[in-house]
Amino acid sequence: MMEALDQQAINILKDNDRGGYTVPTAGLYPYQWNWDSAFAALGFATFDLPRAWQEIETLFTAQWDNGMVPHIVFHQPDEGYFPGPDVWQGKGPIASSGISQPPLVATFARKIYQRDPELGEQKLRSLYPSLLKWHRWYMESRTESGAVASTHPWESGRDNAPDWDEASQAIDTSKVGEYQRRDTSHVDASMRPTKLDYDRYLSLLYFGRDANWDEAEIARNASFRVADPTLTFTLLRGHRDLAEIGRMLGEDVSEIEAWIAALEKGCMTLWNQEIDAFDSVNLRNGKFAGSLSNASFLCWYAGIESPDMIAHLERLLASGHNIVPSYDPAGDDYDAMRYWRGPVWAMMNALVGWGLEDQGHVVLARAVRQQTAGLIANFGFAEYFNADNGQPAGGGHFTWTASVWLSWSLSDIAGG
Ligand code: 9WN
Repeated sequence: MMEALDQQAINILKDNDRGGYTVPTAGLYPYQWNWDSAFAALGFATFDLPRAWQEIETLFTAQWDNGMVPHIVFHQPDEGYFPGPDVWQGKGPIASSGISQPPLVATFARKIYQRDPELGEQKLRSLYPSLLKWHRWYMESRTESGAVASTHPWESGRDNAPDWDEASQAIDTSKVGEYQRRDTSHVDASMRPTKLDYDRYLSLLYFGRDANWDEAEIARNASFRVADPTLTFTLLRGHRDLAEIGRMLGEDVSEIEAWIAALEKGCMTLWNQEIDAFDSVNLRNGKFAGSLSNASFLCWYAGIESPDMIAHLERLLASGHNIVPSYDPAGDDYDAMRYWRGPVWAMMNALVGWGLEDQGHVVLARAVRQQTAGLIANFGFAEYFNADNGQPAGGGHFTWTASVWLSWSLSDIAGG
């Protein structure tokens, strides 16, 4: 049975391959997404290394002159997704959105390199300047008060997380006008962000577009700017791996070492003593969101220890919910089925689990891995899972869930 699941996962990657890049799932997400592609590459690396590298190379063909690597690359027009390229009007060499997404690529590229160092070194030598430029863009344009700022809920990758609720109240939606959503024609509306969420997403998009995606103008005047654990922890971890890559290539990595030191200190600005957890901060008024999310548990992935976060994870494990819920089931805004407000995401579990493994928390790492394997084995390769009962939710036949299955060798542990 487990071999059958391995084969299913491979088939999903092959089915979602559009020739050089992979869509997250057909229909709902018909383009190349940034952090989804990092996972796709990791999945391909288990059976087709050249294709894994190609995924990353294709993503970087969309890199902007300022270093930004967009969150969506619109390779082929597709009416099935809104907002598309005509709405975003990105400024890169090919049609793209105007914001980025959590930078997983340096970390995953290093993992792929380790599978074949000879091929990997050759690939990394040509990718290294682009990776460095992207990370530099994050440090220069987005690092504020120590941590990394998200300019749009889509940029953090956790679209409708409770983290943004307070900060989003400042977004003026009065001029958004009429538009036609496509997502709710693919999946049930109860699993997706609300109409008010979408009005806000569009208002922020229009602001950035009308500012010609000028970072300084967005930093000064956009109504939304939130320092976020997803971006901060993934960038810190990415810097560590980029520095290792640079050393392997014989580069001077002192600039990256300075970034690591800055973010090690800066990520502590996300520590909210009221909830004893890493949290998001509204940079417009300095308020914490008060949200314990699955991104709070990315501290170990970033190489940051925290006994309090261990205690939270142990509490969640003991609570009987599926772990790791995207928002604390004990919190007021918990919704087991609605996207980033409760459900479990296999790809976030992988980041949390890999972080725990790296930091030597083997028992907890095994628990996260085992639960992730169980969810997929029982409920399939869903986009995400109900945190109370495991029911599959969102899109199916999903690239990053298949990639997590393959790259975390979940067939070795499922049912065990
Ligand atoms: C907007 C593709 C993406 C993921 C995000 C997830 C969702 C998009 C959407 O799907 O966001 O970027 O239209 O809902 O929240 O993390 O990268 O899988």
